[in-house]
Amino acid sequence: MTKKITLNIVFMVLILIILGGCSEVKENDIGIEKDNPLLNYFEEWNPDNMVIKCAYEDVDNNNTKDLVVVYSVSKDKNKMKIVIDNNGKYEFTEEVDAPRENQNIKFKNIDAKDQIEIIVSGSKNGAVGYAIFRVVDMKIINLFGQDMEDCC
Ligand SMILES: [Ca+2]
Ligand SMILES: [Ca+2]
Repeated sequence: MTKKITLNIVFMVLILIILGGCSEVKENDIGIEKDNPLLNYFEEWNPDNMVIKCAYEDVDNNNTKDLVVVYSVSKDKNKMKIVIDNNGKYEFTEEVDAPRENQNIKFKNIDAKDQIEIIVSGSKNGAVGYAIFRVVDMKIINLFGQDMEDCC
């Protein structure tokens, strides 16, 4: 009898570990921890928009990390905007179109000067596109794009 209870406890612990593992995978899905304060700020001000993908980096070169957020605005439309951490005061950039599926956000200082650039890629119905953005005066400027209209 005691052995059976012990087995039950082991079984429950195993289930808890597996469930815990699953929720961690979910966090990785959007690319950032769910308790990120910039993500929480976004969700607070955009409660109707489901967050799809995030990436956390200093995009305006002021030594604070900012949060790039891709989110849905309707069933077949996604947008992207950035929560800028202005020394603890959070502000949103303007929004731009974002890919429908397989969103990927990368950072690279393409011109090797000033702030880092944001490379966003994705697809829609198999059509792949990407664009390179830079944040200037709270706007997301499209520096270069390839087939973005096909995947947004
Ligand atoms: Ca910053
Ligand atoms: Ca740059």
